[in-house]
Amino acid sequence: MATRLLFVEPPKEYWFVMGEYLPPPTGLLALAAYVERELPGTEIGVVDCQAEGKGWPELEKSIESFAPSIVATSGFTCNAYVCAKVAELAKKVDERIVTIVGGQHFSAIPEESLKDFPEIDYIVRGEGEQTLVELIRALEQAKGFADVRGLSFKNNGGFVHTSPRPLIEDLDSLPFPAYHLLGKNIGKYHFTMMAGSNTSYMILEGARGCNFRCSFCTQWRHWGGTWRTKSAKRIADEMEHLHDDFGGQFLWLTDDNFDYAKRGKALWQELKDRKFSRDIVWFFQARMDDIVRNPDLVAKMREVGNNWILVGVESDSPERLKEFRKGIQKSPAAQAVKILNDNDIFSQSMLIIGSRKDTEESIEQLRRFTLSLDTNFAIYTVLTPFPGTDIYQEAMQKGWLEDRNFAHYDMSHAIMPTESLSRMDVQRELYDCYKDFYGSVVRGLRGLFAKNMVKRRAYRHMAKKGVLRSLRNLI
Ligand code: B12
Repeated sequence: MATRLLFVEPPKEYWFVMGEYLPPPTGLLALAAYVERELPGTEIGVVDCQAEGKGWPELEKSIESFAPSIVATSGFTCNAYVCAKVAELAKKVDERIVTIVGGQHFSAIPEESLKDFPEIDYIVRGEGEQTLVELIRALEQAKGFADVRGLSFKNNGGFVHTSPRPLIEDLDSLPFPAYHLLGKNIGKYHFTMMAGSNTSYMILEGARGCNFRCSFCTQWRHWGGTWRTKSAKRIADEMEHLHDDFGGQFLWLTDDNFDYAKRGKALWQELKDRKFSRDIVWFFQARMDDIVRNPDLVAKMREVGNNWILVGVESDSPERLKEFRKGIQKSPAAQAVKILNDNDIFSQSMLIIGSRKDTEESIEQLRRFTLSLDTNFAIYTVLTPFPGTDIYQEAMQKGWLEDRNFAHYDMSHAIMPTESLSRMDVQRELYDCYKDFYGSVVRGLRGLFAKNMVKRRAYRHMAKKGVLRSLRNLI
């Protein structure tokens, strides 16, 4: 009998800081496309509970009616319980359903996850496409799984972790993510604060991984410590495909590090030749030093639709940058933000508080530094020990983790105290950071009446005070 594979995007909480949004389940779509191509006999379904407004009872009905042989789902650390609940529900519908999860969180702590969530049968570690296909084949042929690399599972009361899977060399060889499987949901995806509620929001990958080794980030380890990019042609093809075939207007490039130096020029040329202008707008994350080294390319990217950049500023303090292993000694944030502002690219700065050495004074200093940057948008986060990061390992060893509830690992809940601040102090400091930045009447008015539409939208969102209220409720 043909495998019936159901991908489930579970009901999730959204991240209140960024307001109301509905992202397409891109990771699952990437996997679905690969299975569709490699195992064409497979019956594939995608249930997006977020898009369909489904809660757990409705998801149960969807699983019943699709009658899958496999249920696969994915989520970040803060969604770990939600993924486990999907697996539990699948087993409740029919205990023969095989349950598979993957992604950064489960890849980092497979054994602990299999112990904590007995309803999960298989964890696919790292890059998922090939492992999933081989796992399905092994299930169909009822043969063992020891040869399937990148897999973790229970066996005779113990655990098996097969050897790591080598990475796919050529990312251009991957099929386009299977947006076509979203059916009628396709028009629903939006990111209100970033692009307005009527602008269709889609996500695509340009690259996987990162060559840097930041101590707070899960990504470089998850992707084998390397940075691989799709070709400029392939990225442009994918952007056009999302726009022309599915109406995507606001495109989010998932790349952890955009890297102007390595492919900025080629991508600009490709998009320019295709006459990309402002009907497709797109967003990505970039390093400060890369922006500062490539101001001309920053300007060129604006010409072809890049209107928003998230910059990992993290901290003003050289000690902290060293501790975070950012790979820079002194913050070039001011120059980076100025380059973005000068080019009318919405500048979003990410800042981190709550590292062990942080004190009231050092956080106050960071607040002042952020105000001096003239960044359009500041997102303060709390240093979060995600499994898979060096900080998690250190925090585990030294007993710093005061909150083990993974649902709180969303960068807004304080998880650890610092040497001089309690966990609650850190939470209070986070609230003060936002109050300081968004509470300024002058800054607020400038934002609300800004020429740049993205900036107006962001400030309207912040002016509603919902974010501040939610942050205050965490204290
Ligand atoms: C787009 C995005 C978002 C979107 C939503 C995406 C979505 N559909 O839900 C938004 C903006 C809403 C968002 C929000 C958040 N995000 Co986010 N986000 C991303 C981003 C940039 C891209 C995700 C993506 O689509 N990647 C492309 C796909 C193909 O890769 P993938 O998901 O890793 O999947 C591959 C493998 O991991 C594996 N795999 C994954 N799942 C599965 C499942 C199965 C069954 C199998 C077989 C394999 C498999 O196979 C896939 C193909 O190889 C990533 C960073 C990144 N580059 O991945 C961060 C990232 C996932 N986000 C992160 C975080 C922390 C958050 C937030 C908590 C807070 C924040 N500051 O943004 C919130 C939480 C929201 C919530 N409550 O769910 C962290 C997660 C760290 C962690 N361990 O938890 C990441 C890794 C960023 C980072 N550098 O730390 N995010």
